[in-house]
Amino acid sequence: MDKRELEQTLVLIKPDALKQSLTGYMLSLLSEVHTGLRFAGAKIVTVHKMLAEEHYAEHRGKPFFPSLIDYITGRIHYSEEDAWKRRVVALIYQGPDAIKKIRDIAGPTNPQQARDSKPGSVRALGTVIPVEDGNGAVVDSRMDNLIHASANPADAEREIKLWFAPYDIPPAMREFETAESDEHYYFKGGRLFTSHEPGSACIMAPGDVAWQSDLEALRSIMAGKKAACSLNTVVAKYLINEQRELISNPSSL
Ligand code: 3AN
Repeated sequence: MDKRELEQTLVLIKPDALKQSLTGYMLSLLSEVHTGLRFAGAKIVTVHKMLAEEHYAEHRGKPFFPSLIDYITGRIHYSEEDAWKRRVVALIYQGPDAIKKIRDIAGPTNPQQARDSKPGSVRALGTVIPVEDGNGAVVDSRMDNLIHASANPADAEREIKLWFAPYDIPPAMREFETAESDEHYYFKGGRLFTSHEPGSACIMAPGDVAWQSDLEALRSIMAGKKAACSLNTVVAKYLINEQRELISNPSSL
């Protein structure tokens, strides 16, 4: 089969889309009859700060970064009272030219540009919000653009592995290499352990199937060697919808 037949991409239906009840509309636009793409994975996620910061790692340090994290974690669109509604829908679509097809339906990053150059795209329905500093001066803008879609194959692989473990995806639809863990791995307070620590989360047990690249990273980290990705990149997906307070500062969840 042509490799592009199996091409996968990550889509996030963001909190502003959920709040405006655009989910059904977006799923229709992306449906197999319109795009020729199929679901390979789907989950409802309350986005914790670690996952948000890993997802948007390339924007770390930019003026709009804190606001971007508040946006994707749902803090902008749902108050503390409605904190339980803070979610995104995370989807993997698979099929020929999946990345390009969904980027085309999503439209340009900036909703104002989307309205000008791609009316009818999803992001043409989004909003650009001024970002103020502590003194009320406008220092940047935040783009509430309803949908995330991977930009290229390398981003798609990184993002799918960040949000989904292999067991979230039917075996015949897994595009990236997997391997079996031969160790227990536990996470607590930003650190990795191979034996149980009180209050830690068991990330992986012997026999569990994981992304091979994640296992390589965990083994390097335990051996004190440089890993291809950070511990947080591996661990974030295993803390999705975890209720216990496992990150050192629980208020950051
Ligand atoms: P895309 O989502 O189209 O791939 P990225 O990856 O460059 O665009 O940006 C990720 C998110 O960061 C965007 N969806 C947008 O919300 C925000 N963003 C990117 N660039 C800017 C910017 N210059 N000003 C404000 N927000 C931005």
